[in-house]
Amino acid sequence: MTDDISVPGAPASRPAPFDEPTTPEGPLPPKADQSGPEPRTPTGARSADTPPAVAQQGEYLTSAQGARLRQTDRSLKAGPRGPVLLQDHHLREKITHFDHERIPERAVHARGAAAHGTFTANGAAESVTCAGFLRAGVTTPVFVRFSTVLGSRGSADTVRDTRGFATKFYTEEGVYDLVGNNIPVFFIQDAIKFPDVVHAAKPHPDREIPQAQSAHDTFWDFVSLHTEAQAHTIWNMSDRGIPRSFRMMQGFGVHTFRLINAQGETVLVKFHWRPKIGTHGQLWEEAQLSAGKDPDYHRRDLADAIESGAYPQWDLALQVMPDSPDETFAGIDLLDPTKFVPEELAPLHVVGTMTLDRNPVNYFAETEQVAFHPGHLVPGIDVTNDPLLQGRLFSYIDTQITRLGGPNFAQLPINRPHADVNDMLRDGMHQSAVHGGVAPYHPNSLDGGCPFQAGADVGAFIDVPAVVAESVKERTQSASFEDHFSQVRLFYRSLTPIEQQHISAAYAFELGKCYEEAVKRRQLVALANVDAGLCATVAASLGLDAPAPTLEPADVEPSPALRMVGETWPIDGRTVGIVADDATDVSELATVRDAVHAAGAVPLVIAPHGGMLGEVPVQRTTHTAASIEFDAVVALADDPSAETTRVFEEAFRHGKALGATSAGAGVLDRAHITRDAPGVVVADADAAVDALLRLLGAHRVWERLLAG
Ligand code: HDD
Repeated sequence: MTDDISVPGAPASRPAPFDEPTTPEGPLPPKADQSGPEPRTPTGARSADTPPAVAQQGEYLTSAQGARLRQTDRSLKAGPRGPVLLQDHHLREKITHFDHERIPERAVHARGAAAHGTFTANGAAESVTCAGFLRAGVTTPVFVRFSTVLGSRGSADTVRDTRGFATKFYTEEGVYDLVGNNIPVFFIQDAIKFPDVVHAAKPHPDREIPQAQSAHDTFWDFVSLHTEAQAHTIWNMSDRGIPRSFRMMQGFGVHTFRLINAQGETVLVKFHWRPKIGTHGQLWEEAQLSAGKDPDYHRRDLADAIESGAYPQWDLALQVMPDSPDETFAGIDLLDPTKFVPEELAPLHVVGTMTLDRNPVNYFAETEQVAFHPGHLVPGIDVTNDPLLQGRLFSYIDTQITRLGGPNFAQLPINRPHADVNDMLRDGMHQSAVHGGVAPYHPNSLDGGCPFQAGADVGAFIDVPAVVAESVKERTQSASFEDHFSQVRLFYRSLTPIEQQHISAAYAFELGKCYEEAVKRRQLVALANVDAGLCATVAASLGLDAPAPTLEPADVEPSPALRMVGETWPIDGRTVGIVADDATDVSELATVRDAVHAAGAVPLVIAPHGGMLGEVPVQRTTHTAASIEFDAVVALADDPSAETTRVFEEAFRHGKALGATSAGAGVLDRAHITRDAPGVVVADADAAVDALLRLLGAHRVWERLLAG
């Protein structure tokens, strides 16, 4: 007897169609001219690559059941030309899984990018909240997803839109989600209007255009009729609607929340995220160019910055207001989500800092499957009766059930709390926990009474014994919600002339894209109620008469804190393009790169060809470089290509700092840039780069834009 069982008459096994390597190898390193900037730590040192955590195990390709597969390139057939056999389990498993790879995209905020990081509290919030993660020195892991609202998953990043800013804090007391936007007011006051505003803003239902735009009739039809939307709309028309980067956006919790401290005392607060490197926008032409040249502009920028060690940081700050019975502050109804509280009236108190320092390993598993919910609360943070927030508390869990295929989405790795979970929720689609015990009910004696209920001092959802006024059941709202214009006027009047100019140009563009004259005329009436000058400028551009206001203009006190122009900020992670070629002195090139690195910015070398210039890798070729990628550009070489000339022309028009050495100054001439124009420096390499880095602190050379 032998152990081999041979079947008489069976054919000898066929050789594989081609040989494959049988020794496992790591993934190929990215090519120099395809990769992002070189990885650096915040101090400028090269960072050690940490191997990503991956789910794949072992060296061999297997089926989903772990059976090793000999062949994945040919389906099983009856002979080389024969029909494919239904019994080919590997074929069916592979195709079936592929057929189900996509899940429904988010109804809104479908397009997003995310990163991991930490939040460290400084303890300043301890007097107003008992939330453990806000105690001094406590560091909490976070996952943040930024998004646009209107576009589909594949839409461009730089469209004019609100940006989502959703943060998941994995605290020791359970998950806390702060699901905010980069604009502190919202379109509507009551959640029942959400489907209306979204249907109006999404592409027209007949042709499904335009994608990811508010510049169309249905949007302006709705917001000009439902004028509570005017507050949010003017923020969209400002430079906030076209951020330079996710890293350069403020974030807002929008609603007023109620904090509860250890003594049970309450205050009303607004949450603010303040980017350490300032709040900056693109210019409209720049945003449009970016959408074509690099639709992934913001996604790439976030990932590149983190990879290069320029970790984005935000301070979390609170505006603290007394929890008064009428829930108003300085005449502002705190339950109305279309209103903000000017910082001059309620200053910001910084309570901690967030640092994003790790890119996701897998987009789908993390960024797509993350599920936020404004009802994910921890002890010490509670909601208010804001009718928009109350509706959101229903909507988010409901949407995840469709989007993530069932009620067990909290078990997905990215959504799992870092606190113990013992929830008595059982079964359902995609249940991946193996629950022990026999008594998932309360009260029970069979599982020893477990799990126990937390005492009032450690439980979340502290129900503050707020008085609910005796009232009748009615579909109405508070009269204070009817002021739709005073804060719109306040916002517009607070900005600098160049910011106001951008707003009127944005309205002129958006309304200019509408076909219905009635819609344009109605929106002009709304603008007349905001500011006569704004209305007149937009009307002139549309070729229509400026209408008279229908309301007495409110007397408003400007809030300078709303301006994005006029200060200087750190330049961490700002990009500097360096034009060089084979004739460039490599040591000069290296000096310029190092100076940019040393300032915390990111150098990107542009050359006529990919590969290396001496020891220096080329990141962009003349063919792949685009002005939109650079916050400043310096020419060390006289590259005569039309592409490089265009980079300089556009960068000049967009108010970017420009420099050249005498060897590179021909580039300026070809782009018709005069050497004494504001923000243009011709000097030796050291002095030129030094001047550019200083100019970068102001974000743009505003003087040049105003002159233009
Ligand atoms: Fe919302 C997603 C922010 C009002 C219903 N919302 C969503 C996201 C953000 C916001 C950042 C993306 C989360 C992510 O990255 O996964 N939403 C807001 C803010 C609002 C707001 C700041 C007002 C202050 N939202 C709002 C209302 C409703 C919704 C009034 C419904 C009544 N929002 C949703 C949703 C989404 C969502 C349909 C889509 C995907 C998801 O929830 O998870 O349920």
